[in-house]
Amino acid sequence: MAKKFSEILQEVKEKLTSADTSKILTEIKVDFLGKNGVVTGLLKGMRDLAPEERPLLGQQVNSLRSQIEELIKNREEAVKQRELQKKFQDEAIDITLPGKVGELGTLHPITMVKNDLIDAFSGLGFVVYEGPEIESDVVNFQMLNIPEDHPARDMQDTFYITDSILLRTHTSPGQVHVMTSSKPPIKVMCPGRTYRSDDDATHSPIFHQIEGLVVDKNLSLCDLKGTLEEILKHIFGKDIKTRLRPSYFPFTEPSVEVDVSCFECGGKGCKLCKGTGWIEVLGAGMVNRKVLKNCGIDPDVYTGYAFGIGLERIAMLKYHIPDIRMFFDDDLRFVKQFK
Ligand code: FA5
Repeated sequence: MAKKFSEILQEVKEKLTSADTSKILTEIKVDFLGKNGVVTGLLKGMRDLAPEERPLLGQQVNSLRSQIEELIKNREEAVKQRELQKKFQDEAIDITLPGKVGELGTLHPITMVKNDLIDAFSGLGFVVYEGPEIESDVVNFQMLNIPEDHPARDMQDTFYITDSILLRTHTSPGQVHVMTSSKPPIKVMCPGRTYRSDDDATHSPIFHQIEGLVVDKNLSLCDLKGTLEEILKHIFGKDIKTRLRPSYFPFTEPSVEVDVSCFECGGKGCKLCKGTGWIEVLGAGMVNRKVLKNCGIDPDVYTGYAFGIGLERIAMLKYHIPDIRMFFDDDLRFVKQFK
């Protein structure tokens, strides 16, 4: 019997030497230690022995089982290591291979103009206030000295949610929000989306403005002109000139339109400036006393100036874009040109 045991052990060792996968190891385990395996077979054979011989054989078979288990366990360790190594090799990443380059997007030209203006205004001490796009009639019109049935409303027809709630027609309601919630000195810019019932090559139902508002003691049109000159030179180049023309907005008094000398022809007259040498770029003025009063600011103590810039207009001039609808068409060929 002892001879048979050593033969079994030898057979296990030989099989283990060539076993190089977990699958083969499992097969060996089943063949020798399984329910119908060699070792179990030896135990079953005890039935044929005399009772006094059985304990000894039992001990020997158990010892054989332990030795086989030990041999398989040791081999398992080595096989596992080898399989792990192989897995690492197979799944190795070649970090010297060139990576896949994702296509980088680009900022929308309106966002570029907006960011540029915010940078420029920040440099002059303006802080950003962003108001809601859905406004009440009171804030969008009435507080800004545009009562119901005022003719100025015709120029700013918009989309009504109810009779008294609407999509803001300009960023000027930002003035009301800031003046009713803070005390002078005030120096803010209000960038944002605005809405009107317009639709042609230079007017869109959705467009963008940046409002500027400064309220302090002893401000004059000179302060307004100086500030705007600085910003407009930043946008159109330091050689441009600016001029103020009388205009009308219910919320400013006096009101002005601001023109820049044509940056295309240097003021001589060309197609862009329609031969006039000047291009109109924004509306502005001194904050109307009534608006200051409506917002709880004493007009005998404080004065203010305000202006509203149309971002599409600036971008169209700067990048020679003939139709405002191009900004909203989402045509990648158009947007990619501004990379
Ligand atoms: C206003 O909206 C005034 N709130 C501006 C202002 C602010 C004046 C503070 C005084 C003090 P206006 O309606 O002119 O003004 O619009 C200002 C600019 O917005 C225009 O010069 C134009 O560039 C742009 N704009 C107006 N309507 C549209 C539109 N439908 N599509 C694209 N741009 C527009």
